[in-house]
Amino acid sequence: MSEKKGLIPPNQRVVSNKFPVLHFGSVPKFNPEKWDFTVEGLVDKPLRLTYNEFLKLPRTVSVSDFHCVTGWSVLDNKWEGVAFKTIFDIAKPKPNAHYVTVVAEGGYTTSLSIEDLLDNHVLLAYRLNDKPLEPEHGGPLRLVVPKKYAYKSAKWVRKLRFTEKQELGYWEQRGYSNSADPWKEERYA
Ligand SMILES: Nc1nc2c(c(=O)[nH]1)N[C@H]1C(S)=C(S)[C@@H](COP(=O)(O)O)O[C@H]1N2
Ligand SMILES: [Mo]
Repeated sequence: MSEKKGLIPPNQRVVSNKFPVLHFGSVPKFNPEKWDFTVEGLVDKPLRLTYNEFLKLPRTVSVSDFHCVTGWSVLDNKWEGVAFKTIFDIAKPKPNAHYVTVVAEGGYTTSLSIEDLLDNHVLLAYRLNDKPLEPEHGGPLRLVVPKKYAYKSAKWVRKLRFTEKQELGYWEQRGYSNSADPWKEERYA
């Protein structure tokens, strides 16, 4: 029985043996020479960083739980990477920027309000539990948004686009909740 019983969202079950892998499409090949991370849209300072440049950004560590909308949760994951706030401070969003579309390799997208992304535990992670993030879990870089169902935690992130109006993401266009709060069990739109 989990020590966190009562502290996990309604109708989620904890998996403790292995972190499940879930995505559509195939795991993209990572080429550190060609990989880049870009920030575009409504920002004063658009960014393009190489993999090595990304690794030089200030690092943060955050332990959080992970809840998939299909009902499994993985508790106490130690993520390391760059806080969204760090990117936000570098890119300097314009006053009319309210949302961010997260664009991943292979066409997966999701989007969140800037307010949700500025939460303390939101980061672009490149390490999980003291090891480099494995490709199947989103390596080299994934978003982690613990307070939302995991379809908001895009794997293989390459781009953030700051927008005024929200652009619905891949699952959000297909009937899944855009607010995606596991505590309120917002699974479907
Ligand atoms: N690029 C991409 N990111 C994705 C997905 C996907 O299909 N493609 N699936 C999401 C869903 S529904 C879940 S539950 C988590 C699963 O992450 P994991 O495979 O590391 O457990 O990734 C999310 N991020
Ligand atoms: Mo999921």
